[in-house]
Amino acid sequence: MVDTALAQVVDTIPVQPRPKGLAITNDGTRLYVTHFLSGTVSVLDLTSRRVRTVIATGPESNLAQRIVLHPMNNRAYLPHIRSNTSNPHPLFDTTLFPVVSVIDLATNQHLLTERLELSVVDRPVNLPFDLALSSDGQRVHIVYLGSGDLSVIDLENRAVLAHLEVGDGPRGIVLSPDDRTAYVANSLSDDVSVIDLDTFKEVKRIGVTTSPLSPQLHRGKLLFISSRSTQVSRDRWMSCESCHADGEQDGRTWLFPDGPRNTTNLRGLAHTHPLHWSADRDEVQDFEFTIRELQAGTGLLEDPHPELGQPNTGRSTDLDALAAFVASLQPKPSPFRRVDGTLTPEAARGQAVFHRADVGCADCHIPPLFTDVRVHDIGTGGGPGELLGPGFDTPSLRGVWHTAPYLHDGRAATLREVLGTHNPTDRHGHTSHLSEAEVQDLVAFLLSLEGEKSRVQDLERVE
Ligand code: HEC
Ligand code: HEC
Ligand SMILES: [Ca+2]
Repeated sequence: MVDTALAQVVDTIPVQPRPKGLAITNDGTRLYVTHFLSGTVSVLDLTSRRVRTVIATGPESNLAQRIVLHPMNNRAYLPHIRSNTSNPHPLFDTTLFPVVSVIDLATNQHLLTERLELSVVDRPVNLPFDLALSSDGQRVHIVYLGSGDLSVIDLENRAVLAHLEVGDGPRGIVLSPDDRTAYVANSLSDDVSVIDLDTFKEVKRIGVTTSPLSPQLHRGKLLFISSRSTQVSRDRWMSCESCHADGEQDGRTWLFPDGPRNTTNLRGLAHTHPLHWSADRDEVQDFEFTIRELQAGTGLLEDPHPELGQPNTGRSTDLDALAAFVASLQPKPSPFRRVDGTLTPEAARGQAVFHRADVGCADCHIPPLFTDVRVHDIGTGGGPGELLGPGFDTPSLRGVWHTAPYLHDGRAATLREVLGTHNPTDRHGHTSHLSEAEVQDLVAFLLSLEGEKSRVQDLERVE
């Protein structure tokens, strides 16, 4: 909590990980906070400055960006996706579902029957990101970061009043006080769509900025986030951003053909090839397979036309742009460091433990990348459905402070578990002889790892 007059932090209230969307009641007594990778909502009492309760919206809820309070009926609305990870054959239309969840603020309950399953109520859309309610609370206006469109839905009879295109990458929507105009901020076309809500037409597109990215990175970013092009996605269902939100990860483990695979953070991967937990891909251009097989896009590689004398070179400008964008993503700074970027005393002690010969972490997780880019069997393979183990590519540890759960199949909920429960026979570094204090210091060090460029201004951030 910040006192805006004094510009001072007056209190810090601990909440669950990844707080994201905020909404405050008109009387200022309660604050609702969404948690990005779980879709849960913390209810904070601002008088006692404590978390009163935490409301779950279902185990599949993910990427919960925003929460908006209804003006009269004591409900809150959250746009988010459902990640259907129990699906043994992830396909473009059975993997990610766009929804708006509804919470009853009087009883603090999730109202499943009022949830808007947008692909059913309206049509397939990708990444519901923000919404606005009309002042009488009857209509909801939802924008989709990935599919670049807008739905207007009547909440009482769940009827779609309009569905229209806006710019690329819409991240925010507001209505005029008379409810007759909507303004949509399009993060990838760098403009604002002005929508007439009487005729449901986009009446103006106002340029507001120009992207600082090079044309190639800008194109790559569009291909990563937007599902509009049939080249990358069928029916606009999904894009890379749906699982690698903000170039990172979704906190989920998917049942891929190779075996269960925890989604990887893509930040900092430029120097840690080969790719994938099993090191079975050698360049980001190989993700043409992801586009064709998972997202059911027609692909970025042009098909060869031997009759015209065009061989398939295995290259395309768009695929190179996508690869260049992914390679430009830098790990984010760790909040577990001191403000000036130096290690805390615990992390500094943990660094010494990490480098001890009788512990051995640095044998494989070699600084500065914290990987030796080699495959090792550390005793974690052989789980159900595993086709490629038992060896795995040493993951880089930069950024692990925000990439729980851990290991290739996400079996470890915390870093402490990686070093304890999931290292029973000391095959993954020697940890059993360490004291609890040494293990805690080691965890503090792991939590502080970031990239060398994490603290320089990072223009290539997705958001
Ligand atoms: C359904 C969720 C999902 C979607 C959609 C998705 N990915 Fe992934 N991605 C994963 C998972 C899970 C892994 C880990 C797979 C493995 O290592 O075998 C992964 C791994 C990767 C890696 C390897 C990272 C490394 O350091 O080893 C890259 C690169 C990548 N994805 C890029 C992309 C691109 C580009 C797109 C869009 C064309 C995309 N992904 C779409 C889930 C997804
Ligand atoms: C013999 C090489 C080797 C040594 C030594 C080693 N690691 Fe690892 N580490 C790996 C491999 C391989 C994996 C991936 C295993 C998997 O996913 O099943 C891994 C995974 C991890 C992960 C999970 C990362 C993620 O993103 O999920 C952490 C954290 C980690 N190691 C920390 C350590 C620490 C701390 C030590 C020292 C106690 C250590 N490792 C020693 C090879 C090694
Ligand atoms: Ca992880």
